[in-house]
Amino acid sequence: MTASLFDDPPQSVERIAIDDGAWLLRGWALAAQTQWLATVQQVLAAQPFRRSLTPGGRPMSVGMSNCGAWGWVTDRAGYRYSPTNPDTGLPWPAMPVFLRQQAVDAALAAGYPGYAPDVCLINQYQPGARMGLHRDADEMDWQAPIVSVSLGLPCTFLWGGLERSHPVRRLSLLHGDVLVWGGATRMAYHGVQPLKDGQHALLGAQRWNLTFRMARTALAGGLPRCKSAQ
Ligand code: MD6
Ligand code: FE
Repeated sequence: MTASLFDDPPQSVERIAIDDGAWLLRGWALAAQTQWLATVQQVLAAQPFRRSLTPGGRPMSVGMSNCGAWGWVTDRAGYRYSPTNPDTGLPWPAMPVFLRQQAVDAALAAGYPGYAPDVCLINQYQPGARMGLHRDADEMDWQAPIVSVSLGLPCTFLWGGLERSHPVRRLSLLHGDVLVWGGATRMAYHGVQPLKDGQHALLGAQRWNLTFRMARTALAGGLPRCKSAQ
């Protein structure tokens, strides 16, 4: 059967080049937002947000959950990927097929075929929560992109360069936006300004950010470019 007249029209999503290899897919997750929220709620029922310590011993302002074979954790022992929740010793919930497929599709839309995320970190920002300027360097394949999905309250995302001292731009990330960065700017510095107070119609006074990564999986066809190889 051919597509019915009553199917939703194909979405046209604005694709904004942020930097070399970095794309903002404006509103990309809106078409399936109900499924996004329901699926994230399912993961959170199995693995609620945890409030972790930085390696320096200070509590993070951001609550964190994970799904997938690996999860990103921080405590006094440092930042790392762990196959289990350090509080319970139990594996993280599996990455729902819907989330994985959406991440694969978003990566492809940004020009990255073959995406195979093994981590989905889910961050909860409440008003005042922030994330300082950093780069994501704990993954084994520094070519594989990060796919970052914003839900709920808007935030001001900080987009810097390859050196901490480089100028930083401010991007507004809205509910449903997807930011994909890889290739030449995979190691760009980035962060999140303190979340402004507000009420989102679906999520209330919070922002959720999902970041998909290939932490312990390399892109097919490319030599892994990792810390130990440099
Ligand atoms: C965000 N998160 O929450 C962006 N990076 O909008 C990150 O950039 C991030 O939460 C590395 C490790 C954990 C994170
Ligand atoms: Fe990051």
